Formats: sequence, structure tokens, C-alpha cells
Amino acid sequence: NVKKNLDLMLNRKSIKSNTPDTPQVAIIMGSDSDLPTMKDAAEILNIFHVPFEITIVSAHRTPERMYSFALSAKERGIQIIIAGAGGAAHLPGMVASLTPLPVIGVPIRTSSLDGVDSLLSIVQMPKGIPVATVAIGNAANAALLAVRMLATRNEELWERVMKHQEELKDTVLKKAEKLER
Ligand code: RP5
Repeated sequence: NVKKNLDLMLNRKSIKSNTPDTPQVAIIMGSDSDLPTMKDAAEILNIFHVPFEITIVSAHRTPERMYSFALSAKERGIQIIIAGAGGAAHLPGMVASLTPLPVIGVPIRTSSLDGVDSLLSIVQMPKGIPVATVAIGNAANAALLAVRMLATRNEELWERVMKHQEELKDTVLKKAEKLER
């Protein structure tokens, strides 16, 4: 797994933003071990040409870094934060406590409790500080949600989202047709 994470980091092409514009979305994760899951968010944002930054910020190992990341995010142009964490997954909630920017949490699957620990840690935010939570390991949906949020104020992106939904529909219809034949 360590090798896999290293390969992913070295092969930066697949996880780097493909647009040079100021990042609108930040993808953060508690550890490099979250990268195999979180890379799916990067892939989706690249498909929709949404500029993003991606890095590791640990709530308990690098608390000061988490503070400076969250406190500077808005002024750096970030509009939405996608935060992946596993176990006692407090990163998304802590980041949401430091900035009013919308935070989408991705529960990382764990070896001991299969990610149910991460899911409950992220989804059970007390009233007042919201974190939108996607399914265990579903970083792709976190990115799609971010894209939809940005699309409400971006006509071009809106068209791309509509097209994507049409494509999903066509895929199912084609499969159904094949089965019925
Ligand atoms: C969390 O602890 C991370 O988000 C990761 O999912 C988990 C385990 O981290 P490592 O021990 O693999 O670095 O902070």
C-alpha cells in the first residue's frame, strides 16, 4: 500500500489539476494512505475542468497546518473543501469549524471497522457546524457534489453536469436494451 501511495504521488499527472486557474476546490486528506480513495475526487474535478488543489492536512498530527489551511482557504479563492479522513475522522468537522466554506466529508474505509467509524465521526456533526457527508469511500460523489454547487453559478459547468447526467442515463438504457435483446 505504501508503494501504491508513493506511485500515486510520483505519477502526479493523475492527481494534479489539469487547469492552471486559481483553485476553486481544495481536496485535503488526513494521510497519504487516503490518497487511493481521494484521487477519485481529483479525477472527477479534472473531467469537469474545475481547478483544484490537493494536499495532506492532518487534524491531530499537523493541527497548526490545519488551522492555517482553513483560515487562508477563502482568501486563496477556495469555494468548497473536500476533506477525507479515516477512523476518529475529525478533519472535516474541525475544518468546518474554522471557516464558513462548505465542507464535504469523505469517510475513508478502515481495516478495523470498515469505515463505519469514519462515517459516524463525519456524519454526526452536532447542530451548528455542518459537514455534508458522502458514502464510505465515495470521493467521486464528493467531487460531483462540489461540481453541482459551483454549477449553480456557472452556466458552462451547468451544461457539463446536464451532459454527464444524460450520459449516465444512456449507459443504463443501453445496458437494459442489451439485456432485453
Ligand atoms: C486518519 O488516520 C487518516 O485520515 C487516515 O485515514 C487514518 C490512518 O492514517 P495512517 O496511519 O495511514 O497515516 O488521520
